[in-house]
Amino acid sequence: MEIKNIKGYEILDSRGNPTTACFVELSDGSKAQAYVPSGASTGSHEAVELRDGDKIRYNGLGVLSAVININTIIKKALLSQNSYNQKNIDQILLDLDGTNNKSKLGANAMLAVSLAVAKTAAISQGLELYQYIQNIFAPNLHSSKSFPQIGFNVLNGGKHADSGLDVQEYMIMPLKNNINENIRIGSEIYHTLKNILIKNGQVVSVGDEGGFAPRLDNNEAGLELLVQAIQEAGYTPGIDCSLALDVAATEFFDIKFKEYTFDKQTYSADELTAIYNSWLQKYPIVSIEDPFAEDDYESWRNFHKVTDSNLRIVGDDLLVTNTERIKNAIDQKLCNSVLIKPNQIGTLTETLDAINLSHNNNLTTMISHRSGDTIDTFISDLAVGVSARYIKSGAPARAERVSKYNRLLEIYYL
Ligand code: 2PG
Ligand code: MG
Repeated sequence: MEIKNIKGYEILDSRGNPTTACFVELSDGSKAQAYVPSGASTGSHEAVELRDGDKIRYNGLGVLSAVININTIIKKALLSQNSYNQKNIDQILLDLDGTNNKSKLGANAMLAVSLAVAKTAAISQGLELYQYIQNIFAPNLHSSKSFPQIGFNVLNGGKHADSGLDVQEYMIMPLKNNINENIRIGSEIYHTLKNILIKNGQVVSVGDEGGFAPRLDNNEAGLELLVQAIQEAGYTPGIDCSLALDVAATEFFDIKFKEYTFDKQTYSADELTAIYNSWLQKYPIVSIEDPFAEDDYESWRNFHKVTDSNLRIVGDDLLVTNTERIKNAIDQKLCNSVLIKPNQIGTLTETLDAINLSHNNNLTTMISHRSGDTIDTFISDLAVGVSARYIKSGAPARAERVSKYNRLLEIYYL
């Protein structure tokens, strides 16, 4: 079905910063739009998010240059193209850009178009988006719906809050088989945690991803709190609900001295590993994302080598949804799980390629939101469409976070 119209525009993300949106219309009248999220703890190898830098508008954060790219060069190339051929659409975008990091058009321009085309094509074919993605991802597999395990980020640290915690995300991961049960458990523990914080005289204001941002004595205190919240909510830690972390260690790595500043002290990678190992003994942690900095390969490899293979060691800044970096991680045995963020790479096809490569090499995938997000729910359909093992979309609170969880429920009951 031919693309009849494309319109890019600027909207706000959950932090109140501008981001790109794109509306697509097909010649049969099908219409849809996509909104692109934006990170704060971005990996330096991510595709380029084009920002105007014009201090007079939005403090330099405007995305009008990306929007103009959509409305001129991209629109011109894509009008009359077949929206059902996602690969071809994305290839045209890649050819137009011509750089290896999307710095000409901007990944935020390209992804808005790529996702909006997919959504519109799904509507045109009378399919739910997750079904449409299933068809592109594994055309010969008529798979049933398979739902991801959810990591709810209930304590925010690092660049997402002023809690002072170095660990960026403390997640609870309910372990039931039903998505609706897991969402209920996530919400109950979140509210129990809030009551514990109130009793302790802590603030209950939240960080960028909807998790609480209390000032705790040290990073380990966050883990103790979560175990307490799981128990007080009536669940058994490790049986009903596990823990997952995103340490986002690139943020506190000193590249010159090869040191990590954690709990106000400096540690070598070996010393940091010892801290992780002591936590793994004491707490039901099933997943650790970015335990080391994005280019500190040696530390990743050593940790992976000696760690129980049941622990998910998740590469985010390390891999940036980039097949080249994932291939390297496979060759060098750096980790066993891949965080997937479509805006790190810039097109749907490349995102699906990254997932495919990971699954074919027995790496699990966790589909992820960004800390600056919108009510767009593409990642929920993506997670079901590719049968990803995990998803994370922040706390079970705030519209831009719960929209993803509610979309999973919608798919479940459809
Ligand atoms: C992360 C993400 C999402 P940001 O590091 O995994 O939680 O944060 O979007 O700020 O990169
Ligand atoms: Mg991360």
